[in-house]
Amino acid sequence: MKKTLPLLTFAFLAGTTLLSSNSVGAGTANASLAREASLEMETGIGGSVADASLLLPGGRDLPAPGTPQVCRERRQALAAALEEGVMFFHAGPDADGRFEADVDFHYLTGLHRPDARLLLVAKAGKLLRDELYLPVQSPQKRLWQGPQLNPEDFEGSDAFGKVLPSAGFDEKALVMLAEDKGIYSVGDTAIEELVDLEIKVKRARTLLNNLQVVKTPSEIAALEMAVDITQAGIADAMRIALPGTYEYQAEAAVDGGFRRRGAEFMAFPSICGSAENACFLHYRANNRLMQDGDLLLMDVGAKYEGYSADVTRTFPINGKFSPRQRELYELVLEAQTVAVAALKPGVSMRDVHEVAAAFFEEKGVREHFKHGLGHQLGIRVHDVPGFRGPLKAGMLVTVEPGLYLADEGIGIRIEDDYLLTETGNRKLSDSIPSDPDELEAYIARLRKP
Ligand SMILES: [Mn+2]
Repeated sequence: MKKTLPLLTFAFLAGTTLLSSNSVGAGTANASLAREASLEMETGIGGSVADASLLLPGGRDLPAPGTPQVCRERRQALAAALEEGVMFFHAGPDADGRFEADVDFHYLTGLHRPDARLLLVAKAGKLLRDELYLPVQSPQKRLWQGPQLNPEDFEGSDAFGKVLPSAGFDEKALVMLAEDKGIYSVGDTAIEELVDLEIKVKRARTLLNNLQVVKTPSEIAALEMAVDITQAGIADAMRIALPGTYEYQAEAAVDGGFRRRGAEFMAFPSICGSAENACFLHYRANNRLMQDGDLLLMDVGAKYEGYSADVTRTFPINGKFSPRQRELYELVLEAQTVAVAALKPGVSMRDVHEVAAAFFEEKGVREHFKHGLGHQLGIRVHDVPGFRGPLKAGMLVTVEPGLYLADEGIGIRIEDDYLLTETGNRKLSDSIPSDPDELEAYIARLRKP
């Protein structure tokens, strides 16, 4: 039986196989099938196969970090941390386009279902109530939108304590439950709902951060997959981003490359800025016609099973750095090298930032480095909001120095993703070289007819 990577992903998210233990509980699929399938996808599209490693989504078992079992354990861990109290989460309202649930709701449920609510009650550190409320989809809505998860889809499942129709969600009971102690929550929709009911809101952010800061092996595996898919998408774009093409054509190659390899969602909208556009840090227009002699900065990230990569490469679209471009590029690369040497458990991202900043200062270009050096990665591109503590083994971070000289039409950023290990760090995004000579040779290989 042949399976393709996207099919496996869709089957999980569509919920049709969500509750069968053999499909989700097992958590992995045969790596060689994925390998075969993705190679098939590639060759169907054509183009040169310069680096086979980039065509693969990993060549290993497909990670499934958010199985129903794991999500239940996360809710239990949250109850254990809270000891006593009520927690409330909301997936968010339905919207145009593909629905993606609130990040924390998804972390706790594994579901992307609009208007779903989660109510948790902890007593003596145990999860006393574990209730998912789902709207019942009307036949009319089903006709236009296609099927969505309904309460009846959970019949016979032990994924949650209870799965109930939203109509059974009793706001008065929620007010009673809150008493004068309030309810723990995060996310705009959930908090708005509590505020409307005049319930005191207590932030669940710190509770969740304590679970989310250090990643489990299967979370790390999912992020590695996201990183590999991201690099493959960048390589796709490097192949076609020639003088005379538009930035959005590079963007299309990146975005299509992600989805073709099984990333249903983007970590964030792709930034493809050429020449002076590379100096706008979150440039989104991607509509300039690129010229011979331009550098193209691509800051992009695929999201795999809820885990976001974030990689930046800057390269000459004609395949060769000019002497000035190379001079600045080498400074950025060296800043990254010295910063990464300091990246280990116990130091903070601030400390690592200062190492790069001091390097740029010494080289007389400090004023052109205009943002923070990096951030944590995970279920958000900038993960565990508010965390500023010392780094720990099992955390994932970016290191992304840059120099931006708009009046010279040059913006350069090099961003890689690292796993903190017991003794230091391991670079995850090492398929596309950063060294300028190696990068030129790599691009030439990609473009060989
Ligand atoms: Mn970043």
